[in-house]
Parts: sequence; structure tokens; C-alpha cells
Amino acid sequence: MRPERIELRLVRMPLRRPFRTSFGSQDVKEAILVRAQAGGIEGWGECAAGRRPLYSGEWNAGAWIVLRDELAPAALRGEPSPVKGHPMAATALEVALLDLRLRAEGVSLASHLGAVRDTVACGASLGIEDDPDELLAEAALFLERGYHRVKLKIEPGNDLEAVRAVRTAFPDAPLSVDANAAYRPADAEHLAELDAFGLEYVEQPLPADHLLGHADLAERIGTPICLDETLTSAAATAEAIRLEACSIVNLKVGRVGGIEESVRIHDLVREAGVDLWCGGMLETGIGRAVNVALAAMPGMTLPGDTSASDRYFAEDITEPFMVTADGMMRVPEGPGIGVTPIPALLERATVERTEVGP
Ligand code: NPQ
Ligand code: MG
Repeated sequence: MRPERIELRLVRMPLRRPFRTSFGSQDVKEAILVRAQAGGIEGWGECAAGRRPLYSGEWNAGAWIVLRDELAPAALRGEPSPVKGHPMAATALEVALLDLRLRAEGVSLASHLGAVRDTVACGASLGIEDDPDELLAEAALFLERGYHRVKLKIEPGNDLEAVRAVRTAFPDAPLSVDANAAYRPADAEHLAELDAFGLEYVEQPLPADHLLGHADLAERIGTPICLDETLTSAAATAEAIRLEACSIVNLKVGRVGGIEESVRIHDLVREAGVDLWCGGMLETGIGRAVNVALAAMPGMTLPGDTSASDRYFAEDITEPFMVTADGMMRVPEGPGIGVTPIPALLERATVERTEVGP
């Protein structure tokens, strides 16, 4: 479906608490939203990039230009994307166009994806804390709320003691850790000390391009390895599985360049019998809706990073996503992604806006 108009918006939302990972601390979430219109219908998509290129090489100022000057004009002309790379920017546009089409057809994204559940199990991702009591309090909060897994961000110097404290306080809780690529192959012996804590997995211990490094590490530690940043496509995922560089896959639609690539990854991971879950990038309700639909697919075997909107934001720009007492979240049932920005909340969050010309 060829769009008649495309609008870009940059939104900025304060985080309830600073979120610290091995690549930095964020106290505000900034995202580009794409709005595509045709025949009186509109579709929305969200770019997962952050303010700075810290998680991956994409960042909002760059994504804005590639959307404005390349991706959106090509879509308005009815042409395929001419662009290499920029998967998060491309995903924002792809989702907006798909949302538009599915709304016109009256089909939900979840049913388009072949989703098999109407609720999904939620997990929480906890940032690095200087005060160990803060980390324990955060872990307690989410476990009490029924979240099905708690993931602790780690980095060299903020790892074993933090994990030990949480494991001691919650001997049976499903726990994992995420290093966001902060370790090196020489840290294998150190990472093997995580084996004592019965973690579900260690996520992305080494830099993204260390495919063989992860395969070697997997032979040297007992904790299963889950890959995130490394898995940029279906091809990369198939190679990681074949090399046994990971035994668990984190799927993020923006990291892999869209819904179509996500479905390919879902299908090949499921076929391989490897565990799969849906990651998150602190999305607004627009991106969160996509994650929840993906998390409802049959190959998703572990709880995702799909937390309630209020885990990150005092106020979302859509109706907030809530988690029930048993740690579950409803999959939107309406057409397309099933949510739209609430105009007053969208206006309040918008810091920049542009209408793209063909
Ligand atoms: C991960 N997400 O799994 C990412 C990392 C992450 C929920 O842990 C702004 C934009 C802030 C993107 C913080 C979670 C971010 C971000 C963390 C991504 O590795
Ligand atoms: Mg991660």
C-alpha cells in the first residue's frame, strides 16, 4: 500500500529512573515515530535507536536523516528501499506501512504473525545500580508483581557480587544477566564464575562481531549464552546457531531490520529447536505493541523484556500496557498494531516534526 503522506516525529520521554547498562546511563528515552497515511487511514512505527550510537551504530539524528532523505521518499514513490544498513530506521517505516495496510484490511499484527497466545509472559530488565540494596529492592518489586524473569545488567566490576546478592535473596527466581558486549574472550574464566548462580543465560557477553568468540566461550562456561547484538539478520542467526555460539536467541525487530526478517528468524530458530524470546529497547507504546505481538508467536519459548509501560515511563504516549498480577500482558487485538498515540500525550512528548516530500 503506497503512502500518500509520511510524517516523522521525534519524541522525548523522561525515564522514571536512570537506566544504566555497560554502554552508558540514560535518563530520557528519545525515539523517532513514523506516521504513514493513505486513504484516510494512518499507520505508526517506532525507531528503536537511542540519542547516541551506544547500543549499536544507529542513533536518532542519523536515523532521522536517512528516513527523511532516503527511506520515506522511496516509499512515497512506491519504490523499494535503496539503503544498506540502518535497520532500526528501516523497521520504523516498514512497521508504519504494515500497520497502515493491516488497518485497511482489519487484521491485527498478532494474527498476521500467526500468534498463538492472547497474553504473553513478561520479564524485567534491571539496570546496574551503585547501591546493592537498590538492586535488591528493584528485583523484589518485579518478582512480587509476578514478572516471570528478572535480567540484571552487568559489566566488568559490577557482576558477580550483584548477581550473588540477588540470587541469595531469591534462591528460586528465574534470573539472567546481560553484558551488552562488555567482556573480552580473555574473561572466560571470570564469566565461568557465573555458573554458580543457576542463571537462565548470559546475554551478549562479547562484542557483536565475536561469533567464534561466543562459540569458544560456550564451551568454557556452563551458563547458556543468549545473543542479542550479534544477531543482525536471519543469516547471522542461522550461522550463530550452527556454530553453537548461542543456545538462546533474543529477537528485536529493529536490530534485524523489520517484521519480515523477524518472521524468518522466528521460523528458523523454531525449526532448530532453539529457545527464543522478544527483547526490548525501552519502546513507547507503539514499539511495545509490536514486541507484544511478536512475543505471542509460537516459537517464543521464554519470557521477554516486555514490561509494563510504567516500568519505564510515568506517562506513555498510547494507552499504557499493563501487567496482570500473574505477570502477563494482553496482546492487542485491534487492527494493525492495535494502539495509536493519544494526541495530547503525543503533542506533549514531541520535540521535532517534519512532513516528508516525495
Ligand atoms: C538490551 N534493552 O537487551 C537492551 C539494551 C538497551 C531492556 O535491556 C535507550 C535505547 C536505552 C535503547 C537501554 C533492555 C536503552 C536501549 C538499554 C537499549 O540489550
Ligand atoms: Mg541485550
